[in-house]
Amino acid sequence: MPSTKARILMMLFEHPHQFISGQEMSDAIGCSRTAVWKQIKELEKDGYRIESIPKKGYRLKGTPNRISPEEILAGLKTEIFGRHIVYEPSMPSTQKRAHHLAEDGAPEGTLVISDEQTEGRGRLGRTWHSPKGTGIWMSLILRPKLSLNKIPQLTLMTAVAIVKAIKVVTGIECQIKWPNDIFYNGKKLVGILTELQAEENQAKAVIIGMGMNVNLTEQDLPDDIKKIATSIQMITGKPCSRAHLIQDIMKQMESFYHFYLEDGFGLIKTLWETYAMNIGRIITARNVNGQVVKGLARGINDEGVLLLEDQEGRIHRIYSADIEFNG
Ligand code: BT5
Repeated sequence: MPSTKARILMMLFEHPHQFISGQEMSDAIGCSRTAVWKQIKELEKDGYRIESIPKKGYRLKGTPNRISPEEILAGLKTEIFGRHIVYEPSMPSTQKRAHHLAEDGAPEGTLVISDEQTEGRGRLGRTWHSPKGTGIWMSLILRPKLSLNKIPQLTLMTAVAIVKAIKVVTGIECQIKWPNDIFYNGKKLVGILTELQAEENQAKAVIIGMGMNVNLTEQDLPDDIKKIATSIQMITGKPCSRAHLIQDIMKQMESFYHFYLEDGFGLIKTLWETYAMNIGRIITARNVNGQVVKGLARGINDEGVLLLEDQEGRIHRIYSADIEFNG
Protein backbone atom coordinates (compact mmCIF):
# COMPACT_ATOMS: atom_id res chain seq x y z
CA MET A 1 0.00 0.00 0.00
CA PRO A 2 1.54 3.37 -1.00
CA SER A 3 2.17 5.94 1.77
CA THR A 4 -0.23 8.83 2.43
CA LYS A 5 2.28 11.17 0.80
CA ALA A 6 2.48 9.00 -2.33
CA ARG A 7 -1.30 8.78 -2.57
CA ILE A 8 -1.69 12.56 -2.27
CA LEU A 9 0.89 13.00 -5.00
CA MET A 10 -0.89 10.51 -7.24
CA MET A 11 -4.19 12.38 -6.76
CA LEU A 12 -2.49 15.66 -7.68
CA PHE A 13 -0.96 14.10 -10.80
CA GLU A 14 -4.27 12.54 -11.80
CA HIS A 15 -5.93 16.00 -11.77
CA PRO A 16 -3.23 18.12 -13.37
CA HIS A 17 -5.16 21.38 -13.77
CA GLN A 18 -7.80 21.07 -11.07
CA PHE A 19 -7.99 21.90 -7.41
CA ILE A 20 -8.73 19.00 -5.08
CA SER A 21 -10.03 19.87 -1.65
CA GLY A 22 -8.33 18.67 1.52
CA GLN A 23 -11.63 17.00 2.45
CA GLU A 24 -11.76 15.05 -0.83
CA MET A 25 -8.21 13.84 -0.27
CA SER A 26 -8.75 12.89 3.35
CA ASP A 27 -11.95 10.97 2.42
CA ALA A 28 -10.23 9.10 -0.42
CA ILE A 29 -7.19 8.22 1.63
CA GLY A 30 -8.88 7.71 4.99
CA CYS A 31 -6.82 10.20 7.03
CA SER A 32 -7.46 13.59 8.67
CA ARG A 33 -7.30 16.91 6.82
CA THR A 34 -4.40 17.91 9.07
CA ALA A 35 -2.53 14.80 7.93
CA VAL A 36 -3.14 15.85 4.30
CA TRP A 37 -1.85 19.36 5.03
CA LYS A 38 1.30 17.97 6.72
CA GLN A 39 2.06 15.75 3.73
CA ILE A 40 1.52 18.68 1.34
CA LYS A 41 4.20 20.58 3.32
CA GLU A 42 6.48 17.53 3.04
CA LEU A 43 5.95 17.43 -0.73
CA GLU A 44 6.85 21.12 -0.95
CA LYS A 45 10.07 20.36 0.92
CA ASP A 46 10.77 17.69 -1.74
CA GLY A 47 10.58 20.39 -4.43
CA TYR A 48 6.95 20.06 -5.60
CA ARG A 49 5.26 23.41 -6.17
CA ILE A 50 1.69 23.17 -4.88
CA GLU A 51 -0.83 25.98 -5.05
CA SER A 52 -3.10 26.05 -2.04
CA ILE A 53 -6.26 28.19 -1.90
CA PRO A 54 -8.65 28.18 1.08
CA LYS A 55 -12.01 26.53 0.26
CA LYS A 56 -10.69 25.28 -3.12
CA GLY A 57 -7.88 23.00 -2.05
CA TYR A 58 -4.60 22.03 -3.65
CA ARG A 59 -3.29 22.01 -7.20
CA LEU A 60 0.05 20.83 -8.58
CA LYS A 61 2.00 23.62 -10.29
CA GLY A 62 5.43 22.16 -10.75
CA THR A 63 7.52 19.09 -10.10
CA PRO A 64 11.14 18.83 -9.01
CA ASN A 65 13.49 17.76 -11.73
CA ARG A 66 13.62 14.15 -10.74
CA ILE A 67 11.78 11.08 -11.82
CA SER A 68 8.87 10.29 -9.56
CA PRO A 69 7.44 6.75 -9.42
CA GLU A 70 4.10 8.26 -8.29
CA GLU A 71 3.97 10.45 -11.39
CA ILE A 72 4.74 7.46 -13.62
CA LEU A 73 2.14 5.26 -11.93
CA ALA A 74 -0.54 7.96 -12.10
CA GLY A 75 -0.58 7.86 -15.91
CA LEU A 76 0.52 4.29 -16.56
CA LYS A 77 -1.74 2.32 -18.92
CA THR A 78 -0.32 -1.17 -18.56
CA GLU A 79 -1.25 -4.34 -16.74
CA ILE A 80 2.18 -5.41 -15.52
CA PHE A 81 4.98 -3.47 -17.19
CA GLY A 82 6.22 -0.78 -14.81
CA ARG A 83 3.59 -1.55 -12.17
CA HIS A 84 6.31 -2.37 -9.68
CA ILE A 85 8.92 0.39 -9.69
CA VAL A 86 12.21 0.36 -7.82
CA TYR A 87 13.53 3.94 -7.83
CA GLU A 88 16.53 5.63 -6.25
CA PRO A 89 17.93 9.08 -7.05
CA SER A 90 21.34 7.56 -7.76
CA MET A 91 22.46 4.01 -8.47
CA PRO A 92 25.70 2.57 -9.81
CA SER A 93 23.68 0.86 -12.58
CA THR A 94 19.98 0.04 -12.89
CA GLN A 95 21.05 -3.02 -14.86
CA LYS A 96 23.14 -4.35 -12.00
CA ARG A 97 20.33 -3.71 -9.52
CA ALA A 98 17.78 -5.40 -11.79
CA HIS A 99 20.01 -8.50 -11.96
CA HIS A 100 20.03 -8.75 -8.16
CA LEU A 101 16.27 -8.21 -7.96
CA ALA A 102 15.65 -10.85 -10.64
CA GLU A 103 17.82 -13.35 -8.76
CA ASP A 104 15.72 -12.62 -5.67
CA GLY A 105 12.53 -13.43 -7.60
CA ALA A 106 11.29 -9.97 -8.70
CA PRO A 107 8.18 -10.42 -10.88
CA GLU A 108 7.92 -9.81 -14.60
CA GLY A 109 7.37 -6.15 -15.37
CA THR A 110 9.51 -4.84 -12.48
CA LEU A 111 11.08 -1.56 -13.56
CA VAL A 112 14.28 -0.24 -12.01
CA ILE A 113 14.88 3.49 -12.54
CA SER A 114 17.43 5.98 -11.39
CA ASP A 115 17.99 9.70 -11.96
CA GLU A 116 21.71 9.15 -12.26
CA GLN A 117 24.02 6.20 -12.81
CA THR A 118 27.57 6.34 -11.54
CA GLU A 119 28.62 3.12 -13.31
CA GLY A 120 26.16 2.94 -16.23
CA ARG A 121 27.29 0.36 -18.74
CA GLY A 122 26.91 -0.45 -22.39
CA ARG A 123 27.77 -3.67 -24.22
CA LEU A 124 31.15 -5.38 -23.81
CA GLY A 125 32.01 -3.46 -20.66
CA ARG A 126 31.71 -0.02 -22.28
CA THR A 127 30.59 2.98 -20.26
CA TRP A 128 27.14 4.53 -20.57
CA HIS A 129 27.22 8.19 -19.60
CA SER A 130 24.16 8.86 -17.39
CA PRO A 131 24.21 12.39 -15.93
CA LYS A 132 21.82 13.37 -13.14
CA GLY A 133 18.27 14.54 -13.79
CA THR A 134 18.50 14.50 -17.56
CA GLY A 135 17.80 11.11 -19.06
CA ILE A 136 15.89 7.89 -18.66
CA TRP A 137 18.13 5.23 -17.20
CA MET A 138 16.03 2.16 -16.57
CA SER A 139 15.99 -1.65 -16.65
CA LEU A 140 12.94 -3.84 -17.12
CA ILE A 141 12.74 -7.42 -15.86
CA LEU A 142 10.98 -9.93 -18.12
CA ARG A 143 10.45 -13.64 -17.62
CA PRO A 144 9.52 -15.00 -21.04
CA LYS A 145 9.40 -18.74 -21.63
CA LEU A 146 11.75 -18.56 -24.60
CA SER A 147 14.73 -20.53 -25.79
CA LEU A 148 17.99 -18.62 -25.71
CA ASN A 149 18.32 -18.14 -29.46
CA LYS A 150 15.12 -16.05 -29.42
CA ILE A 151 16.34 -13.51 -26.85
CA PRO A 152 17.97 -11.10 -29.38
CA GLN A 153 14.48 -10.61 -30.82
CA LEU A 154 13.56 -8.86 -27.58
CA THR A 155 16.21 -6.20 -28.25
CA LEU A 156 14.63 -5.56 -31.64
CA MET A 157 11.16 -5.54 -30.07
CA THR A 158 12.32 -2.96 -27.53
CA ALA A 159 13.82 -0.78 -30.25
CA VAL A 160 10.55 -0.80 -32.21
CA ALA A 161 8.54 0.01 -29.05
CA ILE A 162 10.83 2.93 -28.15
CA VAL A 163 10.78 4.38 -31.67
CA LYS A 164 6.96 4.30 -31.54
CA ALA A 165 6.82 5.85 -28.07
CA ILE A 166 9.20 8.67 -29.05
CA LYS A 167 7.02 9.41 -32.09
CA VAL A 168 3.83 9.45 -29.98
CA VAL A 169 5.19 11.63 -27.19
CA THR A 170 7.50 14.01 -29.10
CA GLY A 171 6.66 13.67 -32.80
CA ILE A 172 10.30 12.81 -33.57
CA GLU A 173 10.87 10.05 -36.14
CA CYS A 174 13.99 8.07 -35.27
CA GLN A 175 15.76 5.20 -36.93
CA ILE A 176 17.16 1.94 -35.60
CA LYS A 177 20.78 0.94 -36.08
CA TRP A 178 21.20 -2.80 -35.71
CA PRO A 179 21.20 -4.24 -33.17
CA ASN A 180 20.64 -1.94 -30.25
CA ASP A 181 20.83 1.76 -31.04
CA ILE A 182 18.24 4.38 -31.85
CA PHE A 183 19.54 7.24 -33.92
CA TYR A 184 18.34 10.65 -35.05
CA ASN A 185 20.12 12.40 -37.90
CA GLY A 186 23.18 10.19 -37.57
CA LYS A 187 23.52 10.64 -33.80
CA LYS A 188 22.76 8.21 -31.00
CA LEU A 189 19.70 8.99 -28.89
CA VAL A 190 19.04 5.64 -27.17
CA GLY A 191 21.09 2.55 -26.35
CA ILE A 192 19.57 -0.80 -25.40
CA LEU A 193 21.34 -3.52 -23.45
CA THR A 194 19.68 -6.93 -23.24
CA GLU A 195 21.11 -9.35 -20.68
CA LEU A 196 20.08 -12.76 -19.55
CA GLN A 197 19.84 -15.09 -16.62
CA ALA A 198 19.53 -18.60 -17.99
CA GLU A 199 18.86 -22.12 -16.80
CA GLU A 200 19.79 -24.87 -19.26
CA ASN A 201 18.51 -23.65 -22.63
CA GLN A 202 15.76 -21.44 -21.22
CA ALA A 203 15.71 -17.83 -20.13
CA LYS A 204 15.02 -17.43 -16.41
CA ALA A 205 15.02 -13.67 -16.58
CA VAL A 206 15.78 -11.14 -19.28
CA ILE A 207 16.92 -7.69 -18.20
CA ILE A 208 16.35 -4.99 -20.78
CA GLY A 209 18.38 -1.88 -20.04
CA MET A 210 17.41 1.33 -21.76
CA GLY A 211 19.47 4.49 -21.77
CA MET A 212 17.70 7.42 -23.32
CA ASN A 213 19.03 10.95 -23.70
CA VAL A 214 16.00 13.11 -22.96
CA ASN A 215 16.86 16.53 -21.52
CA LEU A 216 20.63 16.46 -21.89
CA THR A 217 22.34 19.52 -23.32
CA GLU A 218 25.77 19.53 -24.94
CA GLN A 219 27.35 20.54 -21.61
CA ASP A 220 26.09 17.30 -20.04
CA LEU A 221 28.22 15.19 -22.35
CA PRO A 222 31.98 14.62 -22.43
CA ASP A 223 33.73 15.76 -25.64
CA ASP A 224 34.10 12.31 -27.20
CA ILE A 225 30.38 11.54 -26.81
CA LYS A 226 29.16 15.03 -27.80
CA LYS A 227 30.15 14.30 -31.40
CA ILE A 228 28.19 11.07 -31.65
CA ALA A 229 25.17 11.66 -29.38
CA THR A 230 22.02 13.72 -29.30
CA SER A 231 19.02 14.17 -26.99
CA ILE A 232 15.33 14.90 -27.37
CA GLN A 233 15.85 18.39 -25.98
CA MET A 234 18.72 19.04 -28.41
CA ILE A 235 16.43 17.97 -31.28
CA THR A 236 13.25 19.82 -30.32
CA GLY A 237 14.76 22.71 -28.36
CA LYS A 238 12.55 22.10 -25.36
CA PRO A 239 12.49 19.75 -22.37
CA CYS A 240 10.28 16.67 -22.48
CA SER A 241 8.51 14.90 -19.62
CA ARG A 242 10.47 11.79 -18.77
CA ALA A 243 7.45 10.32 -16.97
CA HIS A 244 5.31 10.55 -20.14
CA LEU A 245 7.98 8.84 -22.17
CA ILE A 246 8.39 6.05 -19.62
CA GLN A 247 4.61 5.53 -19.52
CA ASP A 248 4.38 5.24 -23.28
CA ILE A 249 7.44 3.02 -23.61
CA MET A 250 5.92 0.64 -21.03
CA LYS A 251 2.61 0.64 -22.90
CA GLN A 252 4.19 0.00 -26.31
CA MET A 253 6.50 -2.67 -24.92
CA GLU A 254 3.73 -4.50 -23.13
CA SER A 255 1.50 -4.63 -26.18
CA PHE A 256 4.33 -5.74 -28.52
CA TYR A 257 5.45 -8.32 -25.96
CA HIS A 258 2.02 -9.97 -25.71
CA PHE A 259 1.64 -9.92 -29.45
CA TYR A 260 5.12 -11.39 -29.88
CA LEU A 261 4.58 -14.22 -27.39
CA GLU A 262 1.29 -15.17 -29.04
CA ASP A 263 1.95 -14.54 -32.73
CA GLY A 264 5.73 -14.62 -33.11
CA PHE A 265 8.30 -12.26 -34.52
CA GLY A 266 6.61 -11.41 -37.88
CA LEU A 267 5.07 -8.03 -37.02
CA ILE A 268 8.12 -6.83 -35.14
CA LYS A 269 10.38 -7.89 -38.01
CA THR A 270 8.30 -5.89 -40.50
CA LEU A 271 8.17 -2.78 -38.31
CA TRP A 272 11.84 -3.10 -37.46
CA GLU A 273 12.78 -3.17 -41.14
CA THR A 274 10.74 -0.06 -41.85
CA TYR A 275 12.55 1.84 -39.09
CA ALA A 276 16.03 0.44 -39.78
CA MET A 277 18.76 2.68 -41.15
CA ASN A 278 21.04 -0.20 -42.16
CA ILE A 279 19.04 -2.05 -44.73
CA GLY A 280 20.18 -1.66 -48.34
CA ARG A 281 23.46 0.02 -47.33
CA ILE A 282 27.03 -1.17 -47.48
CA ILE A 283 28.24 -1.72 -43.95
CA THR A 284 31.18 -3.15 -42.08
CA ALA A 285 30.40 -5.45 -39.16
CA ARG A 286 33.15 -6.04 -36.59
CA ASN A 287 32.66 -8.71 -33.93
CA VAL A 288 34.24 -9.00 -30.46
CA ASN A 289 37.14 -11.03 -31.83
CA GLY A 290 37.96 -8.28 -34.32
CA GLN A 291 36.65 -10.27 -37.32
CA VAL A 292 35.33 -8.00 -40.04
CA VAL A 293 32.70 -8.63 -42.71
CA LYS A 294 31.84 -5.98 -45.29
CA GLY A 295 28.78 -6.19 -47.45
CA LEU A 296 25.31 -5.10 -48.36
CA ALA A 297 22.81 -5.29 -45.48
CA ARG A 298 19.97 -7.38 -46.87
CA GLY A 299 17.73 -7.41 -43.79
CA ILE A 300 17.20 -9.55 -40.72
CA ASN A 301 16.04 -13.15 -40.63
CA ASP A 302 13.25 -14.59 -38.49
CA GLU A 303 15.56 -14.77 -35.50
CA GLY A 304 16.65 -11.14 -35.71
CA VAL A 305 20.07 -12.02 -37.14
CA LEU A 306 21.51 -9.45 -39.56
CA LEU A 307 22.13 -10.75 -43.10
CA LEU A 308 25.08 -9.30 -45.00
CA GLU A 309 25.85 -10.10 -48.64
CA ASP A 310 29.52 -9.82 -49.56
CA GLN A 311 30.99 -8.98 -52.99
CA GLU A 312 30.96 -12.65 -54.01
CA GLY A 313 27.26 -12.86 -53.24
CA ARG A 314 27.70 -14.96 -50.10
CA ILE A 315 25.28 -14.27 -47.27
CA HIS A 316 26.84 -13.86 -43.80
CA ARG A 317 24.73 -14.20 -40.67
CA ILE A 318 25.80 -11.56 -38.13
CA TYR A 319 24.79 -12.44 -34.58
CA SER A 320 26.58 -9.73 -32.67
CA ALA A 321 28.81 -6.91 -33.88
CA ASP A 322 29.39 -3.18 -34.10
CA ILE A 323 28.61 -1.77 -37.48
CA GLU A 324 29.83 1.16 -39.52
CA PHE A 325 28.27 2.54 -42.66
CA ASN A 326 30.32 2.64 -45.83
CA GLY A 327 27.79 3.85 -48.32
C1 BT5 B 1 24.56 0.60 -25.48
O1 BT5 B 1 25.80 0.01 -25.46
O2 BT5 B 1 24.20 1.42 -26.27
C2 BT5 B 1 23.65 0.15 -24.34
C3 BT5 B 1 23.45 1.24 -23.32
C4 BT5 B 1 22.50 0.80 -22.23
C5 BT5 B 1 22.44 1.80 -21.11
C6 BT5 B 1 21.36 1.45 -20.11
S1 BT5 B 1 21.01 2.76 -19.03
C7 BT5 B 1 20.06 1.74 -18.02
C8 BT5 B 1 20.79 0.41 -17.96
N1 BT5 B 1 21.76 0.41 -16.89
C9 BT5 B 1 23.02 0.30 -17.35
O3 BT5 B 1 24.05 0.28 -16.65
N2 BT5 B 1 22.99 0.24 -18.70
C10 BT5 B 1 21.64 0.26 -19.21
P1 BT5 B 1 26.85 0.13 -26.65
O4 BT5 B 1 26.23 -0.19 -27.96
O5 BT5 B 1 28.01 -0.68 -26.19
O6 BT5 B 1 27.25 1.66 -26.67
C11 BT5 B 1 28.09 2.24 -25.70
C12 BT5 B 1 28.78 3.44 -26.36
O7 BT5 B 1 27.84 4.50 -26.55
C13 BT5 B 1 29.89 4.05 -25.50
O8 BT5 B 1 31.11 3.39 -25.72
C14 BT5 B 1 29.91 5.51 -25.97
O9 BT5 B 1 30.64 5.63 -27.17
C15 BT5 B 1 28.45 5.77 -26.33
N3 BT5 B 1 27.74 6.45 -25.22
C16 BT5 B 1 27.96 6.41 -23.89
N4 BT5 B 1 27.05 7.15 -23.22
C17 BT5 B 1 26.23 7.68 -24.16
C18 BT5 B 1 25.09 8.51 -24.10
N5 BT5 B 1 24.57 8.97 -22.95
N6 BT5 B 1 24.50 8.84 -25.28
C19 BT5 B 1 24.96 8.38 -26.46
N7 BT5 B 1 26.05 7.59 -26.58
C20 BT5 B 1 26.67 7.25 -25.44
